[in-house]
Amino acid sequence: MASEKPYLAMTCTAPVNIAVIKYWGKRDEELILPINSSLSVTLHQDQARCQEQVRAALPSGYLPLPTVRRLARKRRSDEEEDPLPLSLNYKVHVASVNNFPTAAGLASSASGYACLAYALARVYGVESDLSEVARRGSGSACRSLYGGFVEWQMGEQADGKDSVARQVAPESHWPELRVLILVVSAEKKLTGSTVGMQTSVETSPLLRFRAEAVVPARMAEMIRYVKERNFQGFGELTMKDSNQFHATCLDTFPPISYLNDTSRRIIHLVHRFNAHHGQTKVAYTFDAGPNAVIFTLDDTVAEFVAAVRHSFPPESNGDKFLKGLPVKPGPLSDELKAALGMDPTPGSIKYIIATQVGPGPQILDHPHAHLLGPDGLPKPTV
Ligand code: 2P0
Repeated sequence: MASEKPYLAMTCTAPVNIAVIKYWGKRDEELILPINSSLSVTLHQDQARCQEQVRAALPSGYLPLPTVRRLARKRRSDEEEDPLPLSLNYKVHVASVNNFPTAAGLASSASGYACLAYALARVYGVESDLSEVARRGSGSACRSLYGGFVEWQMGEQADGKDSVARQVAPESHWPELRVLILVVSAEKKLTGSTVGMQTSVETSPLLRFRAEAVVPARMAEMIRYVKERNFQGFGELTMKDSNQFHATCLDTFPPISYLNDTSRRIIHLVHRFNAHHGQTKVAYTFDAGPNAVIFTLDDTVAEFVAAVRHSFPPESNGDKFLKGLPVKPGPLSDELKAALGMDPTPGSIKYIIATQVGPGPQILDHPHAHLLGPDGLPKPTV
C-alpha cells in the first residue's frame, strides 16, 4: 500500500432541493440537458442532507467523474506551480451517508451527486462552476449546489455550457417560509424518474406544450414571487406546476402515476384549508412519488399540522409523528374541522418532517465527521 504517499481528504455535506417549477424531460440524455428550466427551494441540512468524504490516495486508475478530471487538468495547466501534493492518477475513495430516512422519498440522488461534485472539486482544487459536474450525475443535483432559491437555466447551447444553476435568492431571504414533508409511503416507486421522463418526452404532447409554452412564463413569474416574498403567488403557482407535472405523467403512454389516494386526500385538505381562510395559506408539491411537500409560513404551521393530525391521525407513533423543527400544539376550531369535511384515515400519513429553507454545500473539517478510516475504507459506523 502506498501509505507514505500524501493524500487529500475532504468531508462535505450537501442539501436536498424541492422543485416548485419542475424539471421533467431531457433534450440530451448524454449531457443531461433539460427541455425546460426549473426552480427549487433548498431544504435545511439539519433535517435533510447527504454527507460524503472523498479521499484521494493510492496512485493508479482513474477519477470517477471525467468532468472533474478535465476541469482539474485545465486548472493545472493554468498554473505555473501545483500547490497540491496530489496526482490526477490517484484513485479516490468515497463514503456517503444521508441523515434522512429513504422512506421520506426525498431526492437523495440530488444531494448525493451535489455533495460528490463539491467534495471532489475541493480535493482537486477546481474553482469553476460545478453545475455540469453535478448535473451529469443527476439533473436536479445542480440545484443542490446552492442554498436558498435556485434556478436551473435550461440553456441553449448543444454542449450544455449554459445549462447551469444559479441562486435566485439566499436562504436568509424569506425567514418565515416553512416546509413540511408529509411521509405517506415507504414503497418503492414503480417508475424511476430517468425512465419515466424518457417515456414522457417520447409520448406526451402535453409535456412538449408545457416546456415550450408554459414554463418560460412560469419561471419569470415564480422568480418575481420569490423576490417579493409573495406567498399567495408562490403557493398557487407551486400547486399548479405540481399538478401540471403529474398531468404530463398521466399523458405519458403507458401512463405514469406517482400520486396515491393519500396524496389526493392531502391535495383536498390543502384546498379546503385555504378555502376556509379565503386565501392561499398552504401549498403542496409532489415529485416522482406519493409524499407531499408542503410550503407555508411560520404563523400557519401549528394550525395546519393540527388539521393534518385530525384528518390523518397517527396510528401508533403519536409521540414520534412530528420530526425536525418543533411545532407547538395548534388550535383547531370546530369551524375548520367542519370545513375540512373529511373522515379521518388513521395511519395513512406515517410522519411529518418540519424544516425550512437552508444553505448550500458545506465543508465539515472536524475529525468526527470523517467517514473513511486510515485504511481508506468506511468506518464501521458508516
Ligand atoms: C425535479 N424531478 O425538478 C423533478 C420533479 C422529479 C419530479 O428532477 O434522470 O433524479 O438523474 O436527471 O434529477 C428527478 O429527476 O433525474 C427530478 P435524472 P433526476 O426535481
